[in-house]
Amino acid sequence: MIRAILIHPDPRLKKPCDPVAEVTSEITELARDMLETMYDAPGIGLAAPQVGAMKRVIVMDCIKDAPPEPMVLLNPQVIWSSEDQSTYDEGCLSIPDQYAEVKRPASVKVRWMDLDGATQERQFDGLWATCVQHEIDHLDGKLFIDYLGPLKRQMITRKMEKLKRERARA
Ligand code: K2U
Ligand code: ZN
Repeated sequence: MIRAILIHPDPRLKKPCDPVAEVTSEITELARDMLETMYDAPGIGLAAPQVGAMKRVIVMDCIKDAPPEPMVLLNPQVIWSSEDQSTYDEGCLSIPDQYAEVKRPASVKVRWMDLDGATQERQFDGLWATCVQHEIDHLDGKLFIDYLGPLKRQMITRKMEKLKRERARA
């Protein structure tokens, strides 16, 4: 089912998430709901804390030109980052309609556990490197606005507080 996406500021978006000990039916259901929620948004990535689940689970769909390739990464960790950096105008489903340039390593190697409990390792480049780093940051309670200066971050936070007040009234 589609779950509600939390909007910044929200304490759950700042808390570090708990590792997944084993692949239970609850984890499998969470991953399915996260993929459905991501496609509905639409987005190309989503982290569990964004739907209020404080678990180290992220989903991504590295849509290239091929058919959709939904990925579920449990306990993802970056095990290598390139020296080269790339800059991307990032957004976030928890900070709607706000974009800012963020510089990150251009390529990363990530190790994770998949829904079969198997360990996977893969190098991500381009937009997918940006996306997987953006999602893993979410698991550590870090948002892309944390890379901005204090004034810009505060301006965006104020806009989100206004948006939440308006949504509460609607
Ligand atoms: O985690 C999220 O909030 C979903 C993010 C993931 C993302 C952020 C920045 C750069 C790449 C991915 C996005 O809102 S998904 C929406 C999107 C779609 C296409 C390209 C960039 C972002
Ligand atoms: Zn995000």
